[in-house]
Amino acid sequence: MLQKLFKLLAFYFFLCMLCLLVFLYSKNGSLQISEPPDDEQKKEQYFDKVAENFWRTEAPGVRLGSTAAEVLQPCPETTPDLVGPLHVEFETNRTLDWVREQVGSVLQLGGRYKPPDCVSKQKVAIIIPFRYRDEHLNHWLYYLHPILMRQQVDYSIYVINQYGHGVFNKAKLMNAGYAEALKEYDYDCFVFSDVDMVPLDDRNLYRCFDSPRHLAVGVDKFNFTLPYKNIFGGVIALSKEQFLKINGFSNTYWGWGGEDDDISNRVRIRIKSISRPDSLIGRYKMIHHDRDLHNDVNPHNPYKLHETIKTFKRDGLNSLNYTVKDIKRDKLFTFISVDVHVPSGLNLK
Ligand SMILES: [Mn+2]
Repeated sequence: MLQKLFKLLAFYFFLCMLCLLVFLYSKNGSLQISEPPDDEQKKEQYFDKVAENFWRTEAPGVRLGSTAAEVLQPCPETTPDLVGPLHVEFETNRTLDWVREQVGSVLQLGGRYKPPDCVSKQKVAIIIPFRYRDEHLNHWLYYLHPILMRQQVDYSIYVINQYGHGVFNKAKLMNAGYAEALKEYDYDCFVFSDVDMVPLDDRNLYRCFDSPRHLAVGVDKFNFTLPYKNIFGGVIALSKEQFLKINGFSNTYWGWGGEDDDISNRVRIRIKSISRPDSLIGRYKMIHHDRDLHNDVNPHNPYKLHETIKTFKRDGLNSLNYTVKDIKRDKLFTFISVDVHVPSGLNLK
């Protein structure tokens, strides 16, 4: 019995010594235990130094010398500033200058924002494929910047413009946007959004989830219902890992149609599941427009969808080629003009 107690005490003593060692180690950064000097002045300096070191190890991230020392905490799971359903209208004429005045003050050049009071879990690049839609972009920026700020997203806006007047290739622009964004910052989440899609509820979070996310569940144009089950377009979010796993978008969908169903196929083949917000929260208002110039329906595209399973491994991020023609940094966005190398003699009939 006594032997047992002794063993326990010995173990306890050993544990205490270990704790003391760890404490001393963390306090000084090394295992040096020195005696305070005898000289009064030196003694004071010694204790000042100890105090300084104490703060350094006990509170990493504290700005030394600042009286209001604060450490930024991770942003809360549910952000406090969301308001829910939003009133959205596109009748007001919104110029870029006006939008800059309205929402630009807290942005950094390039349409860049970080919540000032907490650390976001994800770094999000928002990619908008673009050509000839300046008016839509103004509406989009006016509504989306404040929403993303309220969602406490660490984000930047990338407008990826197709250079020249050749046949449009939206999916290739999105791949290029992904690649260009990653050159600038260590993004871990990518939201691909049409320029004419504005959410009607700020609880629809622009971030990534365990499965690729389809955010545009209900669009006013389709009476707020899914037109078909496997639709995966309008606004989608994929983590870097998810996007790499499916080899990004196809580069070979020229003209209108098909590219969103192709990525839907890729996700179903490689990842199996997608996620969507609640149908009331996932509502969007689309800006009405006529068909764009040089983006006619390509009647060949639907046939390509049967081929996704055979082609996706060699057609995508790993076969992407384009030329950056221009990069402009506005307060509200980064504008990258990209030559997507339109094949000569492309036949859309
Ligand atoms: Mn549209």
